[in-house]
Amino acid sequence: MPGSAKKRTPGRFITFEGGEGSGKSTQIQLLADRLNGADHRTIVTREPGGSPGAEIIRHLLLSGMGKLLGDEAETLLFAAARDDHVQHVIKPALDRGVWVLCDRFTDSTQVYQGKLGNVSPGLINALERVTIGDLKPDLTLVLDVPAAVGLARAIKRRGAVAPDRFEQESFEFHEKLRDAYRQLANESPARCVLIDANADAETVAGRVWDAVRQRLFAPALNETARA
Ligand code: T5A
Repeated sequence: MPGSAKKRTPGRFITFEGGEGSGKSTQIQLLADRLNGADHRTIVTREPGGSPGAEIIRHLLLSGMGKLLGDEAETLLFAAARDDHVQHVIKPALDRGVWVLCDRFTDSTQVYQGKLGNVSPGLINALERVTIGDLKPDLTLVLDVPAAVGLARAIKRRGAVAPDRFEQESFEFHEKLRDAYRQLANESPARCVLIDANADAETVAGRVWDAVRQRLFAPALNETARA
């Protein structure tokens, strides 16, 4: 009946960023559990990957085959995976009012391929425009741990499995990665929150939840109070 339809809660888009072993997968699941418990429909996804096509490209990238093609071609593969993921998973979910929690997104390309790699900002920004258009995360949580802590966690979790293409990079690379993420968070304070992730998982989850509440729930509550 016209006028009686319930207004759909718009989906929110939250991305998690940070170096290897910073705890993104752990924290994204804890946040999803919390949001689901509060009756927000939520999906957890990741990049590279997240859709059937993009998962095939993920395999190429993490095996190191993308690197063999050169820095620019490897960046094109990340973009191709993102395009498929955005079109088939992220946008449809947001359109249905679902909260999308994504483990890595465009900031990973800006940092890994751009600030630390040899790929020009011109190419990276052009690919970003093509793959995501005006789709920007509502909130980006940058998990910050010293490189040595993140790498030790990643090594412990991996056990006897061989390191992937990016875990094989030098310790210096991982330290620069941390600096680049901290800089990124400073440069985009409206979208990004830097989370001190050098603590036990429960403590970090509390910091993540505080950021989500302050950035995504408090403004809506203030609007309601003003109305
Ligand atoms: N990449 C990606 C690019 O170069 N460009 C791009 O555009 C994109 C999208 C993806 C790689 O691709 C690169 C970046 C990456 O190198 P991946 O396998 O998805 O590779 O790896 P990562 O995203 O780096 O994720 P990791 O799995 O290495 O780490 P997470 O998700 O940050 O950490 P998590 O939660 O898995 O935790 C690691 C271990 O630590 C423990 C966990 O139990 C786990 O064993 N742990 C903690 N231990 C102590 N205290 C805590 N607070 C802990 N939290 C987790």
